[in-house]
Amino acid sequence: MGELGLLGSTIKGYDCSGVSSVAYGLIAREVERVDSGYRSAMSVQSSLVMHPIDAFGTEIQKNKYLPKLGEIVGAFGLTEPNHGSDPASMQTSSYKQNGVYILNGSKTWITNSPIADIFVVWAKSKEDHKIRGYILEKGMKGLWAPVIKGKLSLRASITGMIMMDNVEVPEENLLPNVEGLKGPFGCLNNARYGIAWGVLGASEFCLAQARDYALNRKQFGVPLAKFQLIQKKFADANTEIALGLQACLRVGRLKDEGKVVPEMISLIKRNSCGKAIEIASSMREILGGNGISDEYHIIRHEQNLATTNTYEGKCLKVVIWANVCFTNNLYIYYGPKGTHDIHALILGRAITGLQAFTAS
Ligand code: TGC
Ligand code: FAD
Repeated sequence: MGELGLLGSTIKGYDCSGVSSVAYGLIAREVERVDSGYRSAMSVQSSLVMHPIDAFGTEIQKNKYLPKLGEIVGAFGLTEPNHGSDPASMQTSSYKQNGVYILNGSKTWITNSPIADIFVVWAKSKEDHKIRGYILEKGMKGLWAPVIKGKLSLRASITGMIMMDNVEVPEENLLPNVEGLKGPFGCLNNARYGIAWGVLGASEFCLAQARDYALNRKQFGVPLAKFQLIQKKFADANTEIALGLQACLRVGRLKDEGKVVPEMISLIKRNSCGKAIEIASSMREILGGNGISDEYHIIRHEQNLATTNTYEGKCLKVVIWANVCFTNNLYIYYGPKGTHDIHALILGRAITGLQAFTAS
């Protein structure tokens, strides 16, 4: 991917490709057509490691890391064992001592961490309680990244933890140009945008595979594709993919024009992921027993899409968009659970003005 210029592809300069956001979306769509795990690796490297260095780093950090990140691997540490949906409560801490930052804590469910050369880690300052980003390097004393085993989804992507025990991080490894949650959330905007496109690529694969199967498999003396109920499944899938891609394209163009707001990205991320998992499931049914065989790959995509629905969980305060776009269909939503529900709560907060995250 590095050799092809797919990593950090929207960044201008520093040996990066400098393509448009729409092009980045199209790349994500094609890569995820193969496997969501591949797109995950690309998203994390591009949006969650290279982007924060480009957006919040010093010129020295940019020159040092960005060109190399076409070859070395990065990871992004926000989620913790006790704080996933609620990163504001993170426990990972930092304090300054003798000109270095001392980091303590643990991050979990971190894409690429066991193979990462560098780690963008978000930690809360013990001095002013503000969240800041730090670049950690493999080999730093007190830093290790064990693998999480037993994943039955996104198996092509390695996932692990980041453990920090009094890790000494040089002052020059602080990302100086951002503080607060808008730092990590700003990165998530870009990753979520890529996911919104990517999962539709996986859906397109499932549709193409099921269509091919239905044209060749005969039951009751005719191809499955001749049955009206099968055709309805294709029509529904094709419709959702086409509409979803149009929404991604529109948001991508707005992003390129500098007119995007995070709420738009949240909206397409939530929509694409929810629809993609439904499409994969209905396409798998067309293959009958073969649907669960790895030979036909749809079950692999379906399992992967469960994760894409879970990670990057957030949507935002969709104030105007919610009123315009979602008022009618929010109440009939019956899609998958997981952090998709967090998105629904954020939409609900925007529509009603009442937050339902906490009991109080
Ligand atoms: P809230 O009060 O809403 O916001 C706190 C501060 O952040 C600012 N902000 C944003 N800034 C830029 N872009 C955005 N999208 C932003 N969203 C919020 C906001 O303006 C505010 O700034 P300031 O200056 O006023 O302090 O924060 P909250 O704590 O109330 O939010 C609640 C909730 C649930 C919505 C949020 O915590 C949330 O999003 N939870 C989900 C966490 C999540 O998505 N984690 C993802 C981890 S990374 C990952 O999964 C990578 S997988 C990658 C792969 O393999 O592909
Ligand atoms: P929890 O926050 O414990 O949530 C569990 C369930 O409760 C969810 O269904 C959630 O929707 C629901 N819930 C939570 N709060 C509420 C509420 N207020 N009201 C109603 N329901 C609620 N993180 C990173 O930082 N970096 C990465 O690279 C990364 N990669 C990942 C890769 C994989 C394969 C996976 C699975 C996860 C990855 N994550 C990463 C973590 C991911 O972002 C979190 O799993 C996600 O944010 C949810 O957090 P959690 O797992 O702790 O679930």
